[in-house]
Amino acid sequence: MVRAFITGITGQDGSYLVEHLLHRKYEVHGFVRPGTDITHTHLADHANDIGFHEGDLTDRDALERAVSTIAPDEVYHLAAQSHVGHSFEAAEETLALNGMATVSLLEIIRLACPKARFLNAASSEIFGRPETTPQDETTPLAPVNPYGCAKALGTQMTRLYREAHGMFMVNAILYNHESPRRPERFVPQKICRAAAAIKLGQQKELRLGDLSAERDWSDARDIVRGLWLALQHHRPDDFIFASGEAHTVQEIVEIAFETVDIDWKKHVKRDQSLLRPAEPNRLVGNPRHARNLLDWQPETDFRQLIIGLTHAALRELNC
Ligand code: G4F
Repeated sequence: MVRAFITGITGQDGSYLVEHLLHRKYEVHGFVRPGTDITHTHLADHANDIGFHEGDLTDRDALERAVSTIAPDEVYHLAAQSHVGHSFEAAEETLALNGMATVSLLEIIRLACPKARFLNAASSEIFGRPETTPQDETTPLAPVNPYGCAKALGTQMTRLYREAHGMFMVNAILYNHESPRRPERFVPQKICRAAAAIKLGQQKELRLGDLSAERDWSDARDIVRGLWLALQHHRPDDFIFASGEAHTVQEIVEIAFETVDIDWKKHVKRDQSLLRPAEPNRLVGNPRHARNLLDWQPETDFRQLIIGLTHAALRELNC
């Protein structure tokens, strides 16, 4: 039985990964904040099938205890302060969680179980203002926010442990990926839930920041399948997981409101306070490497994703 250890197990990606691994008969362990009530997470249905290990991500001793006890074959490091906008207000916390905790985990694995395969959930935000679009695994790092700086540290250190220590260390460089399990602080879920709530008469308007901001959006379930494939490859490497297409925030608005048959212009308001101090440029990923080496292909396109999120929100709000 393959033993997996997941940080960030209660989040969107962690919970889909649990389902993927349990289906493949893995023994699954997860790192959770002290006092987490699993019945209030996406893992509620699988609580008895998972080994939970409590600790804060910045608590090196707790991480070390978990890794030494489990002796994992595969480690998926997904935990992070995941909100880019918030990182401007919380730079130190973001660097500790998204940067230094990754370094601690790499070092713990080197000392406790150097044969384990390790996947770091890196982010397109490491590219910040890239000179080339689409980006690939060789694009230079140029982050423009504390979140991207912290992720850049984790990404480079993962490469360093692979190259300097010859360990099986992989960066999965993830572009935006969404699902009904995503919190509303991320813009696709915010928009799709608002469109559904307006349709049901539960909300009147939707306030948004930069409607022209562009991102490369995928379905989280496609991305999670890629994470697993990346650790099954015979050689450790870095892989971009992305759709390869740029879309604007406004396109999400148009599709979501069209799905509920409402004119978005009557309900959407621009809010200056939701603009960010700095936006990255044209973050679009080239998934060719993952396609060629891992045979990875997304199954859901952008339009299907937004329609699916809107229908899921309608179902949930209608209950
Ligand atoms: O949905 P977002 O908050 O996602 P963001 O900042 O791109 O970050 C997500 O993707 C990254 C990978 O590319 C991850 F590393 C990260 O952890 C996270 O998962 O914002 C998307 C875009 C931004 O340009 C933002 O300025 O939407 C713009 N936006 C416009 N109005 C808004 C809003 N974003 C939010 N959250 N709320 C708004 O009202």
